[in-house]
Amino acid sequence: MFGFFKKGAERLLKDLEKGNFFQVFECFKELKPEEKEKFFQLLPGEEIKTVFKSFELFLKGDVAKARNYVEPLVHSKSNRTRILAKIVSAKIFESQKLYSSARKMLESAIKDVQTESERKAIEKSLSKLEEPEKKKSLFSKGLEKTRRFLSLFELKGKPVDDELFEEIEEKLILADVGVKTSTELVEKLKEIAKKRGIKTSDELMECLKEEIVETLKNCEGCLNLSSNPSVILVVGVNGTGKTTTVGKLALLLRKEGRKVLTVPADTFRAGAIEQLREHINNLNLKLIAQNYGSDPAAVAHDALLYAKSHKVDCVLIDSAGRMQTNKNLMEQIAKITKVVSPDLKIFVGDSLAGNDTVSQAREFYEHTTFDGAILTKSDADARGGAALSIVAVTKKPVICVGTGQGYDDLELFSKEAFIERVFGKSEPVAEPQPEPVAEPEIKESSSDPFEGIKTEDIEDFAELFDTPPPSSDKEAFEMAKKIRKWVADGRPK
Ligand SMILES: Nc1nc2c(ncn2[C@@H]2O[C@H](COP(=O)(O)OP(=O)(O)OP(=O)(O)O)[C@@H](O)[C@H]2O)c(=O)[nH]1
Ligand SMILES: [Mg+2]
Repeated sequence: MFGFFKKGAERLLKDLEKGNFFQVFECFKELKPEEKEKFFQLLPGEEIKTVFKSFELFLKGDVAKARNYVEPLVHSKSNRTRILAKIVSAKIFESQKLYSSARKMLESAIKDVQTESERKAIEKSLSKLEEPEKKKSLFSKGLEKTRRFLSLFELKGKPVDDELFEEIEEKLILADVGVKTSTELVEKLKEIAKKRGIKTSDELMECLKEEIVETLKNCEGCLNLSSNPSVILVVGVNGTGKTTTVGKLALLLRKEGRKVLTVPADTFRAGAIEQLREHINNLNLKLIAQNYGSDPAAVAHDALLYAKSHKVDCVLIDSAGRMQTNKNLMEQIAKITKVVSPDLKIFVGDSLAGNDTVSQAREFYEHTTFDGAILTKSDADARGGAALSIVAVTKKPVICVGTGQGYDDLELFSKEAFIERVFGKSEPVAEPQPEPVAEPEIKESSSDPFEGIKTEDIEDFAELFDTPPPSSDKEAFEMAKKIRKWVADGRPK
């Protein structure tokens, strides 16, 4: 038995030495725990071990942690570690449907290869990557999902009863509106229906529209910057797109004719300063940085002094997404806030993370009372509903939406566009569009009911409540609904 494990791990190591990277990752997936342990022991050096640790986390569905582990290693001094880290990063990006990032990673890995076979393997993997989708108004694409998931036309002509309310709630949750906001919206709808004596689903959809309009009433989609210099502080958990968004905002403000200064105040994560510097160099704009380990509040303060003496109109401060603990992170943001009194504190949330983004927004709002949110990655598989929840939970507007990785890929949030996409233009509610032809009936079974839920959460939930695997789509959706609620409630035991 032991011999077999040893052989498995050693064979993998040989493949690694030969540069058969993709094969190694494929075989690694199949390793039994004991074999894995052996493999980790045989791996030469801490950095390579960390790459595989990251890959393991990725396989378990903990994408954020996997990214944290692997990201610094993309800049490793060791050629082999760089290639492996880039392959894992590409796999992570691909899993998030961020195809152009995945492509960029693999293209950059090709620059590191040393043998022809390594090059061929990476090129093969590149050719298998899905083509990035055609670029259109990508924010609208995120919203198309909202509409598809809400698919209100399915509710046309239904009687107003408990079943209809349940269906609406389910559709809202599936569109990432978040359990709390969805439940509150439906409760409100019930009240209105009773009060106004509403008998048809069409009338009820009108009420839903009114409620959504009401929720979004403060969303202006503009940056109100009146002081000089205006200070914008960008906050959010790691990987949501803060640094990229600072680059995008800097360009947007530059285009408006403002003199912009950017400040990397993430002095904690290796590579964070260089990352912003690269964006800002690409844009030919100005950045003021200090060393890693410096006090971010002092960095921001010094930059502000510079801005005042150099007639800068706008100072954009990028902050860390992760510290030793969440408490440290919140304290750091509070300190920066105290020192530079930002005119605008913006929470950056990843719309792909759906309900998690809403929980993060809630937590950040409690600790940092931000002024508005930017939702990134709406060009990928986002459903759009998180925007509604964030506004409902924080009463702060969604200001912009990130629609890609380019510097121009930032759109001001338009509530009209949001409402229009969800309900249609002049026919407010349920136009029986020819849509079902292009997108066949959206039955629950046509999408993954557990989409967006971490595998660990599914497993923990099943174990905790002794829940057998679902035997039908309906059961799967019901179980997924319960898990989402359980997660939203803080995973009570
Ligand atoms: N597709 C897409 N990708 C985005 C968008 N915004 C950011 N990204 C990508 O998301 C990844 C993470 O972005 P960062 O800007 O590094 O995120 P961050 O919040 O600064 O991360 P930390 O510094 O680790 O906290 C990068 O690969 C970005 O290119 C967006 O709107 N659409
Ligand atoms: Mg960053």
